[in-house]
Amino acid sequence: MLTLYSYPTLFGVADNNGYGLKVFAFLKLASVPFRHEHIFDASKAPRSQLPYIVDGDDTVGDSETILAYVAQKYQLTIDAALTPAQRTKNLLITRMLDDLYWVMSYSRWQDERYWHTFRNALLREHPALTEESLAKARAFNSQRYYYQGIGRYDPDAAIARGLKDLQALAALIPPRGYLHGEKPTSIDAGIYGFIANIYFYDINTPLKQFVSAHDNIVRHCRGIHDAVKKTG
Ligand SMILES: N[C@@H](CCC(=O)N[C@@H](CS)C(=O)NCC(=O)O)C(=O)O
Repeated sequence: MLTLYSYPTLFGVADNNGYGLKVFAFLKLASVPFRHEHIFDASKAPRSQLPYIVDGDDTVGDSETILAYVAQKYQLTIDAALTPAQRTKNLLITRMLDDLYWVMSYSRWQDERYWHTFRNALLREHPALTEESLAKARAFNSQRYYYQGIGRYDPDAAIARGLKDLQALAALIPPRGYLHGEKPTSIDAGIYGFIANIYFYDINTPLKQFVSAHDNIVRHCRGIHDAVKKTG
């Protein structure tokens, strides 16, 4: 059986990282059976990043590559009806979520206003973690942010960037149904991966305030959350 390796749960979401939660939700929505292994150490992953999957002899990393691999191997029809224009829109949204990822990560690990709440939640929910190991991860992330660029923004400017991303999303999510119609497709799993990691967190960032104030985003997030829970 396929195994998904991804980061652990937090605040009731199945992975505290948007990319892993996206793959989790995709597998659930597409009814692909899998085992879920939650890990913190990414060193065994392709490119040393989570998530990755192991399926028989194949090891596949990168959430988009995983979705394409699984769709092909299991002949999934979840995205079969999408038009070329819809597929292009998916690519643009996916790239925008890559941008939002950095702001979300920065707000958790670097922004002094939210770091302590995030750290305390990790320590509370995952007793194997220590203050020392988290301080090490924080220092590592600080370097990542600096070299990516977001680390050179002051906290308000970083958040403002994330809010722009969320504004774009708010304009695209319909009041009912999902991005491309009545049923969710892979892009809805992608959106859920990141939004659930804002909305369900008990950390009152401006990102969360924005999401909570937009009924279409909240409804979308809750819709996928319920759907992936139901599939067991
Ligand atoms: N393009 C990748 C991005 C995955 C990613 O950014 N993973 C981060 C999440 S924090 C990671 O594992 N970082 C650990 C590291 O870079 O050492 C995907 O779509 O899966």
